[in-house]
Amino acid sequence: MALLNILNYPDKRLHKVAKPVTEVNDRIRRLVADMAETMYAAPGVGLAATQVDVHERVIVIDVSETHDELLVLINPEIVWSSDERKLSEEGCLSVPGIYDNVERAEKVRVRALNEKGETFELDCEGLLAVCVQHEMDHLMGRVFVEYLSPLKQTRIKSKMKKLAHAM
Ligand code: K1U
Ligand code: ZN
Repeated sequence: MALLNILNYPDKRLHKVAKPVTEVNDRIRRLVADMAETMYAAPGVGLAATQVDVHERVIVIDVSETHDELLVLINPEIVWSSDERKLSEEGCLSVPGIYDNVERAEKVRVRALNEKGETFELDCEGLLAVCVQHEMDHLMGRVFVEYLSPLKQTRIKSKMKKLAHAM
């Protein structure tokens, strides 16, 4: 397994749209293992392949307190969203140190392939629902700060650029 480099906002590669996985093979399983290792090391509760500069529809999530309930979503689709929406605080491994509130569907049902290439559906609420929607946005080239006001986005971009120069 290997630790992967996480792209930092405002890197243009975070805006690429990921392509569907055509076959769940050993290359994809290795990517999943490397992404899981990278997410746990960060530490984070989710990671999309876009964030490690791989533009294929792969997500890993673990919102358990024990960090031992890895969820792998390959070619995820939201098949149902609640009309009820909820404001929750979000963070992002690609925007370190920035946390802000985003409104999303309170509950979603996601359909995806697992590491064996089998289709499954999962009902999500709470942090899991937030995380699934946040990671699926990454696959569409969208970063959570893009839901914030233009003023906040300008401030965040300038903070991230200063941070990159200091490193
Ligand atoms: O996509 C990412 O960058 C991962 C992101 C997922 C996420 C968290 C919270 C709300 C929405 C999406 C993170 O994991 S940020 C780090 C974080 O939330 C965390 C870190 C350590 C322990 C618990 C949470
Ligand atoms: Zn993120």
